[in-house]
Amino acid sequence: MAIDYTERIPNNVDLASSRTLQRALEQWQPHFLNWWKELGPTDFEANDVYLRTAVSVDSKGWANYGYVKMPDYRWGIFLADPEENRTIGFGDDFGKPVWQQVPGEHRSTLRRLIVTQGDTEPASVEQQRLLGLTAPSLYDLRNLFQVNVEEGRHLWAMVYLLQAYFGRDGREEAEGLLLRRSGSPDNPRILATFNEPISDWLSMYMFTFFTDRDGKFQLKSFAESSFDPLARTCRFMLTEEAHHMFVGDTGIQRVVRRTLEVMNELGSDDPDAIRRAGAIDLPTIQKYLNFWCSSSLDLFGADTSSNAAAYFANGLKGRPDEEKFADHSLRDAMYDLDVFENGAVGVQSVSYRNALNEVTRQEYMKDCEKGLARWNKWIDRAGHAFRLKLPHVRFNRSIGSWAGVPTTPDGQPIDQAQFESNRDNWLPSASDRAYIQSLMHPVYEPGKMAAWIAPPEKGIKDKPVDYEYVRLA
Ligand code: BYC
Repeated sequence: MAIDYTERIPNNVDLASSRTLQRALEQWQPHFLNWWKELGPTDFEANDVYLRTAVSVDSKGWANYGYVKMPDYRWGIFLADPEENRTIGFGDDFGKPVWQQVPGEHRSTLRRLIVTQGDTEPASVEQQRLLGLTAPSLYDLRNLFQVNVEEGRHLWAMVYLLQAYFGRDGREEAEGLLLRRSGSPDNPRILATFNEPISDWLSMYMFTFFTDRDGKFQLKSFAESSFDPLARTCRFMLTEEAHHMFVGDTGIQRVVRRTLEVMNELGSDDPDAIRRAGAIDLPTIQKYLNFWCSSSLDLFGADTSSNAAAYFANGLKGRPDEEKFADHSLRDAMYDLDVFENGAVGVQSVSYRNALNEVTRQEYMKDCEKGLARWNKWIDRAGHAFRLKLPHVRFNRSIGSWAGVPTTPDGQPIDQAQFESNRDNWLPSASDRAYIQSLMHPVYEPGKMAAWIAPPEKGIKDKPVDYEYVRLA
């Protein structure tokens, strides 16, 4: 069904035919806009931004580019087209028809999952709220705002599900999504990573590379759900998510390229000399990478989880790309899990269903590796031996059996004192953070870049890099 933009809430779910739902969403809409004004990107409300807006949900024609003022962005409800006769693809009810309504027995679990997913979307907008004040270029400023408006739309996606399928509880949860605050001591966002401040652009690129990639994997798991409206919503969200990871992937690549240029000009890899030249030395990039990767690994949940097993058994949440696996029931399968035993790494065989968070986490690491291989190719071509590395899944964890176990970035258990004496070599130190912060000054002249980042290889859509992506006048 085509997206109807004549409606107050653009949608492709025939909202007009359900007056009660339409009214509920129209009541929520001004609350969302107030939240956006208060906690969305600061200072740029009146500026034209070159944004894409969804015009249809098919793979070809869904993006339309043009200048929009952010508060006028057409947030709405877009579901991927239904798949005829879709059946459940995993778990105990494999092969039965998918659900168009929420089964009573899964209501509270599904609501909790949708709320957890929904909570991350406004959280990320809040985390990135001040970054527009220090963008390294107009191109980056525009990308930030593109990501922000789409996270806003992803919130709409979850709020639609809550309002349409969960009655009064759903309406209350929809309000709650606008009330929690990233980083608030009293009413924080649900998952820890979404309470971390993102006050510099290196963190922004790390977040969009690592944390948005968790989003990709979680959305892919929901895209398999037996609750068909959730699956369809997530399938469409995934098309938007790809751009967010692109921002992170190319952002880090551009920082690395600029560092290599400076290393080449100086004929040195001395971090102090590189910093004096205004670029970011590779060891500091590695520390930011260690921090954001390990924090994002926590988002997959505990490595053995009866919750994950139940989500799978009941058909609520599958594995990303479930069809690529041979066994969709996993009733008897086992998984060998690394555990911490007597101060060393041991192996425990657990039911595969219970290990599903870990299975997805390992797939995620493989996906992250591809980015590192690309960045390392730049370093290699520039003739340097340094290589960026993913930290081990055991490093610096706060969730799961490795939570609080001190290890090296390679995952070898060590004692706490050793960890503490190396902490500043492995994770951003106060002085690293102060240095990165000192680089954060806005560069708003079309085509110009901050001194610590290389220009992108091309512009947005078919526009040149020096296009006026945000009109500041
Ligand atoms: N922080 O059995 P477990 C995105 C809790 S990102 C705090 O492993 P489960 C985006 C857990 O709630 C994708 N608490 O839990 C990216 C549980 O609590 P209870 C977001 C945590 O359910 C960038 C207990 O620990 N989407 O879209 O298997 C920008 C036991 O854990 C954490 C989703 O997360 C944590 N990290 O797995 C914008 C999908 N981890 O029950 C957007 C929805 C676990 O003991 N969420 N706990 O009180 C889920 O599927 C699951 O809730 C989780 C956790 C995978 C997160």
